[in-house]
Amino acid sequence: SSAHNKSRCPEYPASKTKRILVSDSQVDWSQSFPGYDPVNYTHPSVAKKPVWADPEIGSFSPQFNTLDGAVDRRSFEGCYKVEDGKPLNPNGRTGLTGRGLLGRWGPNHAADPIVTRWKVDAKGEKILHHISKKPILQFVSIKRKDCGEWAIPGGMVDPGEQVSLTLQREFSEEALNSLGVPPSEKSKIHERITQLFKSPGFEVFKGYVDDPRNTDNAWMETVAVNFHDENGNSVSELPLQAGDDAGQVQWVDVDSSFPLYASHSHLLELVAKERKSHW
Ligand code: RP5
Ligand code: MG
Ligand code: MG
Repeated sequence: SSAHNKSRCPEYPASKTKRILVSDSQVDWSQSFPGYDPVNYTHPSVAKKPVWADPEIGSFSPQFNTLDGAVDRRSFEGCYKVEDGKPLNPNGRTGLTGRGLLGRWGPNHAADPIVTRWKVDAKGEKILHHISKKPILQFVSIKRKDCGEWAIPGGMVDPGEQVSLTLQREFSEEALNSLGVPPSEKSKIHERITQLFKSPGFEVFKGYVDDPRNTDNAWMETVAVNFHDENGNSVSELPLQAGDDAGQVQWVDVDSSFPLYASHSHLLELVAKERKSHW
């Protein structure tokens, strides 16, 4: 596991809460950190007990490292430790305890659909990058409303939901505004999108996400899958429209210099490697 950086951002998102400074050498739980006593923080949206969030530990003792009813509390990173009834972040210290903005104690499972096409010129020929001389991939990117950063249009796996459905549903909600269009258009979107997501896709990554919402006791994990439109005639023809937690949506060149939310840049690097495209 690599030292998470965004999980140690000085100020916790959507709050004025400060994390305790954790240096690179203090991240790992095996390293001693005398007097480590971070702030315990739960965002009001989680504390008010919405359906998607767990209650406080004490009155509630979930079954960790297993499928707990419909809630999957298993980690892709293996068995995580539970200390004083609370799960410990498998990537180490974050400088903050509690759940912050995350609903679940332990892993919070998401899915990230990486929809790609080749960048082409007017004649439909692939455009090569002037330095790497490799063809350039483009992916559907959304601008998150919560932080304003560009990201993959991913979202949380609902309890009991198949990841394949989460991928399709989140892409439809955030990049095609399936929740906001009239019912007649909704069925058309559904038809087109089922076509693209019918293929199993290429599973790029499964595991821990370095997300700024992570805490010592709650963290994001994802399954990232690449759906590639090789000939530019399936998803490329869909009209993109931002919806739900996305403020904007557009095709963005896959390039190492483009800053992205959480560890999404790393996920795109894996796609670029697989497709032998510019990075
Ligand atoms: C990231 O947060 C995941 O990679 C995924 O893209 C996203 C899911 O959270 P929401 O978009 O539902 O806030 O860690
Ligand atoms: Mg969403
Ligand atoms: Mg989302």
